[in-house]
Amino acid sequence: MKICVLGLGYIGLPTALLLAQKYKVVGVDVNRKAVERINKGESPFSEPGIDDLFEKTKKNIVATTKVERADVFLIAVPTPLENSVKVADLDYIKSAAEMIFPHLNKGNLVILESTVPPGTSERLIIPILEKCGLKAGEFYIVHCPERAIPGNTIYEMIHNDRIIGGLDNESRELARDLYSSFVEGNLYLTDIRTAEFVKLMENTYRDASIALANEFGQMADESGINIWDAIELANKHPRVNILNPGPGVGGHCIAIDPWFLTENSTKCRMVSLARDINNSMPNYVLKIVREMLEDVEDPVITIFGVAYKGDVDDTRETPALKVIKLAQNDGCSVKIYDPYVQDFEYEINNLEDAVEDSDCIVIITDHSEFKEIEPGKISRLMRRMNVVDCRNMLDKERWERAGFYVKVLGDGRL
Ligand code: SAJ
Repeated sequence: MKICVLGLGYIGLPTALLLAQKYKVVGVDVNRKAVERINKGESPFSEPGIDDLFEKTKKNIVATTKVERADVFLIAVPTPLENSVKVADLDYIKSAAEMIFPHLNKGNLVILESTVPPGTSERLIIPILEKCGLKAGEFYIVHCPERAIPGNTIYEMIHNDRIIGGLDNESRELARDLYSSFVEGNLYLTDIRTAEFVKLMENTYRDASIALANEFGQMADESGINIWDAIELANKHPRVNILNPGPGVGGHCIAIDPWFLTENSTKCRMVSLARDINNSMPNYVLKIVREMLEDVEDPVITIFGVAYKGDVDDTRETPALKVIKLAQNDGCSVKIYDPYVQDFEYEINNLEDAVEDSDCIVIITDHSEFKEIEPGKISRLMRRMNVVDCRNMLDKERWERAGFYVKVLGDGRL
């Protein structure tokens, strides 16, 4: 059996490699450079375990820029948000379907893994695929949304349960057989539209939970309560699990997917409120910084971390960008240190340059490496010794012993 995977990004590439353990895989991507790197056995991004998978499967996978005949077509392309109108931009999905239909034959299976608004498979994808001259049912189609978390993608792709939403039983059964080749979690079968909705509910649930934590964090600052101690105590309740406040929600999924739920609905108050709260967190971070540096002339701040979360190199939708722009508009000079990220809108400095003559370090991303920094070594380079820790990740006493003033977001000390 031959599988054609369209989209070789954070989800498509690991999925293609996992499938290549058993099947012949052709990976297709419009990015020529990515295709060249993949054919050399290199991943265009870092992810634990991906190099070993390449090594194991290189005989079974080839990357190219053109779709070709196959038994299974798997779509894992991005679905960005049209930000000004908060509506899904489905152009990549449409063009993937357009690329598939000339090669589609009776009995082939099409799998959509990309996240889409409910109804997209039936209203948009199937009509494009049917341009091949066959009716859906003569070819098979499922939506099997990915569920793996960046930073632990491969482990989660193997171990997480999956939802397979199929047009009919044959579609579901074919997809189940395919995913069984590498998924050790359970495979739950349903219809396409439910699968589309379930995926969006999952990420929206997380977004709303983080929004609640963020609101609690700001309330705690107002009330002189340490939110981190308070959450720990509240979570001792058997049915309470409050998440962590932070500088906002980034990444290509949680910051975007909730809007896919709202675009066809009038019942979207909680969903959009959660988005608003999380989007306002960079403003809250800047408020803290501003109060801290009130009397400082020509303030310089150092952003620690522009990746959207710890220990990854992905900066998509990072809250750091808004913090940086707000700080610049406020008259601050901004320097950046991120040991994971190479490409970003702004220059990334090495640690020493980033903290030199700085008035305040602002920790946006919880990279483990920040915990290893020796505060005594960088304090000498800084103009003022302030830290805003938006992730509650530093050993505060150690930094205070080195002479730093440490404000943790939500620690009740404003
Ligand atoms: N964050 C907080 N507080 C928390 C947890 C997270 O502020 O307590 C922030 C993170 O720093 C980050 C953002 O939220 O900026 C999102 O990070 P994340 O680790 O919660 O999730 P993602 O976006 O990396 O991956 C999510 C996952 N979905 C769920 O957990 C429901 C993953 O399983 C999905 O596969 C992925 O979205 C996706 O591709 O849809």
